[in-house]
Amino acid sequence: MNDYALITGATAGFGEACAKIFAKNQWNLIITGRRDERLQSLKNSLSEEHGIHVITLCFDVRNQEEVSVSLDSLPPEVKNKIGLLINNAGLAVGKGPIDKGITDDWERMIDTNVKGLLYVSKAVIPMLKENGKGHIINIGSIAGKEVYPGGNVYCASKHAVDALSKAMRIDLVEYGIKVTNIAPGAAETEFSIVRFKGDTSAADSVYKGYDPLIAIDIAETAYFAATRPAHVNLNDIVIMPTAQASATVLHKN
Ligand code: NDP
Ligand code: 8X3
Repeated sequence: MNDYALITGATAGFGEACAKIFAKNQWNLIITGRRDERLQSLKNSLSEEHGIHVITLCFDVRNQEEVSVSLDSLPPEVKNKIGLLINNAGLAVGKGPIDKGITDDWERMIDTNVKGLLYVSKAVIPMLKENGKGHIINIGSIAGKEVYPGGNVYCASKHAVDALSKAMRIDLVEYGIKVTNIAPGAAETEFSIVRFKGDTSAADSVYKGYDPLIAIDIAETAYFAATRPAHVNLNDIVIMPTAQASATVLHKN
């Protein structure tokens, strides 16, 4: 049986694109998210098109009980074939000066991007250790390398992901578990619609005047990282649109 890739946040954007590329290459999948209808429809299309086994787990990464019960419910023959965890579920909510920040937005970002990633990792790492190998790909951000105006708490949460990627690499090296941090710049997904709370014109304006990254760019990068030879690990990958030079410098027409 082929290995399973466990992908969080597979109902949209990078996670969905990762599911498609790994499925195309005959990996079995465990796909997660909160929107079960989207998970079921992705499962049906990928298993039909590629003949792979797809398991859906519907949970909110912020709820540790849900995370651990869901992941523990996997059958032993699946647990011991998990070769890859992509910690992708995440979001930004709001953008503005720190003193105008909304506490609930801050909590959603910290609880999802930092604590959610930790809860999923805590549940999956014992399975990888048991298997004596494995790979964790954390989706960080350029916001985890630099800060930008109005990005404060989102940037802090992604700096935490950056730090956790480094820390996991140290803590897991003796078990042969690879850890890769992928730090994308501007990519057009549902990200900005979520950030601007459904304001599609604010979201669209983020991507006007240049060619942003698209989800498949990140999925191809994750797939490349996941398919290096056993002795090679890509530690940290920063990927931006050609029109972007840093978190704050975008060349727009
Ligand atoms: P999307 O909004 O398109 O997708 C986000 C995914 O995360 C969805 O599948 C969503 O699923 C899932 N998710 C969000 N909150 C939760 C939660 N509480 N529990 C479970 N799943 C959750 O955004 P992207 O694909 O762009 O974002 C993916 C990752 O990439 C995020 O970590 C983001 O911070 C990061 N990133 C994005 C960049 C961009 O410019 N787009 C650039 C750099 C990094 P559901 O709603 O069904 O739960
Ligand atoms: C998403 C990219 O620049 O909006 O992480 O922070 S950015």
